[in-house]
Amino acid sequence: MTGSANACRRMRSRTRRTRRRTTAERPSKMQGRTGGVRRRVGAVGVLSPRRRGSSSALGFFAVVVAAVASSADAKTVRERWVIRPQIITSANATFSPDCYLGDRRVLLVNDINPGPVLRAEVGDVVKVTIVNKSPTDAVTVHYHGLSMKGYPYSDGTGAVSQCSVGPLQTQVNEFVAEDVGTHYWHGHTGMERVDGLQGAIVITDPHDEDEKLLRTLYDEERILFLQDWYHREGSFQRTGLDSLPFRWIGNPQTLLINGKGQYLPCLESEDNCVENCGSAGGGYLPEINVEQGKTYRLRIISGAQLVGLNLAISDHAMMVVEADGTLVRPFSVNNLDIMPAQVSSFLMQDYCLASLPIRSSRSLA
Ligand SMILES: [Cu+2]
Repeated sequence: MTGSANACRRMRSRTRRTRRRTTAERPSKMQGRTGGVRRRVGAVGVLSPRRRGSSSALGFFAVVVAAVASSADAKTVRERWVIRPQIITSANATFSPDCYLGDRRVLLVNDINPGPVLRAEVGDVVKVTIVNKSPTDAVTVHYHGLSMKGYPYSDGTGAVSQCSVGPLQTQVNEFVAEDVGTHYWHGHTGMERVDGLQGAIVITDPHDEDEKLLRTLYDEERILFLQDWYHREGSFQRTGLDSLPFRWIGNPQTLLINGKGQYLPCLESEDNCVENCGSAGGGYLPEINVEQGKTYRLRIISGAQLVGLNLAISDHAMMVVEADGTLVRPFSVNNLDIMPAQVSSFLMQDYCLASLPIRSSRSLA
């Protein structure tokens, strides 16, 4: 870790998530609605106050070329998220994340928990088509951590800035990616994210100097998506949490990493559990494949509903480089507190995750 630590010291602290943009640079709602990335970037070059003083034809030409070059990088990221309720039962074990087969309704995107990772580069137009297959539930998706300036109608705040996606309806969330870093999308209607409606967002910027410097410090990246998992649905939890007096619903039954965990009673008895829950290769232990000698950036997202988590990897320090979507001056810790909806990144080197216990993978029950 020494070489990496020295290199990390060279990193500048970035105190702002993105540089402050001029009024002319900010996309208007109309530009967003018409998908006018090229026009938006072009307008930056022509209208920016910094450019107005450029009177030479060559200067103007350079601005236009730069604008066109930037727009050439931008692309449209299209996602199709089919949201469908499923029931975990002994006859339908596929959707149990922790071996337990008690009846429990889940609400999943494309039948996976957590849902798909949304990846984009700064400047990309993101179009997420939300297909709601639930015959009873309205849904919304909130893009947590994204500023969404100019795109309130895609921010997932149902009945505030947009309509929810009604039962059996389809809606397209459209926005331009602006905020570099690790972020988090989640259902924003009722307690739907507790039922699996959530996932990671990763926005990169190949032209960002800090990101480029950080990128020299690691070889690959992995995502650790953390969840507290309850054997009762979000609607049940809400009944308790909304009650007067407040009714605590108790601790989660299992903690999940990347949608997997082991409910401890299932390791001792197979009653109401998947067979061979504890077997190697049984599919219920989260596995993160790494190569020894490589340095990894681990992007941590807490999709926990109610509990603060503490993440540690035995006998290994973690070099924190990002907190809540903002790069920070690197610092080393032995464990990391992470609260619901917080995100972070740290670098790991010279380790083998597969053979080391990650403490938050233990079941609480
Ligand atoms: Cu949020």
